[in-house]
Parts: sequence; C-alpha cells; structure tokens
Amino acid sequence: LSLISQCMVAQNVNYDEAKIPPYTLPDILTGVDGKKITTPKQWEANRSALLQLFAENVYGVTPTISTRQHYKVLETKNDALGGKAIRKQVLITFDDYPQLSGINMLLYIPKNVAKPPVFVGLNFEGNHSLGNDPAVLLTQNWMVDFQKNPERVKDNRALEASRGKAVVESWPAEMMIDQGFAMATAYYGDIEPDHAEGWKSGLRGAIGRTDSQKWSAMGAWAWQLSRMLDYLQTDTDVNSKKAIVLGHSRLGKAAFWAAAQDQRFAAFISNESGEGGAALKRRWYGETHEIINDKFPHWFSGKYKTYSNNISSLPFDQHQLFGLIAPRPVYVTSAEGDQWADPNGQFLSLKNAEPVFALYSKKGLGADKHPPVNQPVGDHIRYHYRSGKHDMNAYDWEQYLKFAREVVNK
Ligand code: GTR
Repeated sequence: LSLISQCMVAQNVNYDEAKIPPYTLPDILTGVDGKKITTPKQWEANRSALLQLFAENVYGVTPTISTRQHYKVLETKNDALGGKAIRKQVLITFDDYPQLSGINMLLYIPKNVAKPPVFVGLNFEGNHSLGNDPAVLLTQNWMVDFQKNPERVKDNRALEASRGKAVVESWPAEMMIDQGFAMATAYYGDIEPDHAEGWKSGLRGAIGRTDSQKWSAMGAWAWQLSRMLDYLQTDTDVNSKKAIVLGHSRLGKAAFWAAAQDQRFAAFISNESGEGGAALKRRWYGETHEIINDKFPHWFSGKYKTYSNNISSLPFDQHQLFGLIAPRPVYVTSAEGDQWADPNGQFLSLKNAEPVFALYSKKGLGADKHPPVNQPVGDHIRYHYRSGKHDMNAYDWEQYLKFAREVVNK
C-alpha cells in the first residue's frame, strides 16, 4: 500500500448514517444475463452464474478438490452433559491430503429425541474452549491469540487453561440439548490457520495451489463446513436434512458462503457477520472492504482488492447472496455495541433479498425500517438488533432456538 492509500484506510471510518453517499443496489430480479426474473425456475437458472460472480470477485473460486474422506470416531459417550446427551468426537481425514491433520468435530446429541435437527458451525478457539467437559480434546492446531493471554495460548498453541474460556458464548450445548437440538462444531483452524501465510500449511497449500490469490481462506472454511455436513449425512443419530449452519463474525462470513453454495444446508443464521458477510458493501458505514482487505488479505480473493474506492462497479451486493439462500430460512442479527458490522446495512441487505423469497411465496421481514433493540422482526426470514457488544450470547441463542422450532423444524 502506498502511504496515501494507507492514510485513507485509516481515516475512512464513518458512523453517521447521514454521511453515507447515495448508492444504487443492483436489481436482484435481473439475472446475470440481463434478463428479468419472475419465477423460481428463472431464479434457479441464474444461480450458478451469480455464484460464479461472487466467487470470482470476493470469496475466490473453489477449485476441484478430492473429497475422498474417512471418518474416525475418536471418542463417544452415552451420558455426557449430566446424562442428557451423547457426545461424539469424529475426526474427518482426507485420503489425498495426508499432510492435513483433519477436521476434529465435536457433536452433542440429545438422548430423548429421535433424529434431531442439528446446528453446524465453526468455532474460534477450539472445541475444548466451549465448555467444561474435560473429555473434549484440546486442539493441537495453530491458533490466533485472541485474548493475548499467555495462560491460554502460547506460541500459537492452545493450553489446557483455555478449556471453557471461549471469547464468545458461541455454543451453549446444554441449552440446545434441553430444547431437542444437536450441535456439531469444529475449530476453523483445522483447515487453515487464520493468518496471511496460513494457506501454506492448510488445505490451500495441500491441494498444491501456488496461486493463493484465486481462492481464499473464507472459501477453505466454507469447504470445511460442507465436509462436516458430509459426515452428518452418514450419522443416523441426527437429521442432516435439518442442518442449520451458523457463525459469528468472520465465521458468519464463512457460514454465509457455505450456505449459499451448498444447498444441503437447510437454513442459515448470520451472527454479526458484517463486511464480507451480511452487510451491504456499498454503504460507507463501519468496516469497509478497503479496511478488511488491508487487515485480512487472506480472507477474500485477490480480485476483491481491486474494488478499492470503486465498490459501485462490483456487479452485485450482499442482498443477492441472501437471494442464493432462498427459499431456505434465514436469520440475521446485529448488536448495538457492534456498529463496526453496520447493523442497518445487515438489515437492508436481507430486506432487499425479499423479492427472491417472494418468488417462493415466502414472507418478508414485515418491517421497512431497522427495528429497535431486542425486538426481533420477521418469520421465515428474521432479523434482530440486540443490546450489548459484538459476540454471540444467550439472547441470540434463545432467538435461534425459537426460529429453529418455528420455521426449520415445523
Ligand atoms: C474483526 C473484523 C471483522 C470480524 C471480526 C471477528 O477484526 O474486522 O470483520 O470478522 O474481526 O471475526 O471477530
């Protein structure tokens, strides 16, 4: 970066709605071929060209990757979480990429429910960080020291003291089990370490790509979620047809891209995924594409960086990625203390996807304006803006479980 553009990146943060320059969103019901879309069939015919645009310009093009994989149940227990749940720890390894240690997936399944729906997502600090279950394996993979706490992470490896210390209350296992849902999670660093050179020792390096620019870490993490779903399809203890993929923040961006590409996911929940996730790119508010590409060059494809100061020439915006999830249910959330993620931009993105849901006779949000705090809106597609800071907390999970009961598992 030149000095001038570095200064611009540093200065260009806006939190004033009135200062957002006017922008025009690409019409969601105009296909990539320029033709008007009026039926679900036409929308579906447009699907792969639109996905390709997102891949080429933002998330990177997923190359052909062998998915010859093996599942090894490393450990299982029939009376976990005080006797309420079955716990399984499953290692997914890849025959063609033996240099990868594999995806270590933690599953809790309620004992009193036959084939429950399952929440699927990645976690930031390893499965062991999510609760106090001492049998959960400590991740051995490279880790960001989010807390800058040497007791928990030393030399980029998790220590035993990080057990149960997750930054976000991201996976309240008992809450899910008590309400009849299963959970399946894995550490995102299992497939690529989250730093600029991480691709070398992760999946992108293993598949032998020297050009790391065309594909992205986000693409690799989305791929990871789909491999987790591959396993779930073989596990008769859960209902993989009702797999709800979700994620917080950067992991919400990855879950969004996974849900858009992989239609086996039954529903998608975006927890404060912000720029590169739910937020409209054209709005100058909070984090921008310039900032994110500068700070996290590995997250998105090289081409995304060419839109610096020129976002209006991007041939789409994030409302169209929500269109690619339709007609499946979607829940988007923001937090008052997380203006960085552009709450109104996340609301407007989902709002502007309504025409695609309407093609399938699915109701919209039932609100034209951003709602006040702690008042969820919508039904099949939902949105809430809660009080509090940037995290995934018990309030969020109460709403997700309600949504899952009312919409996904009805
Ligand atoms: C921030 C980044 C956000 C979000 C967040 C997170 O630093 O700017 O886009 O992804 O990290 O993942 O918590």
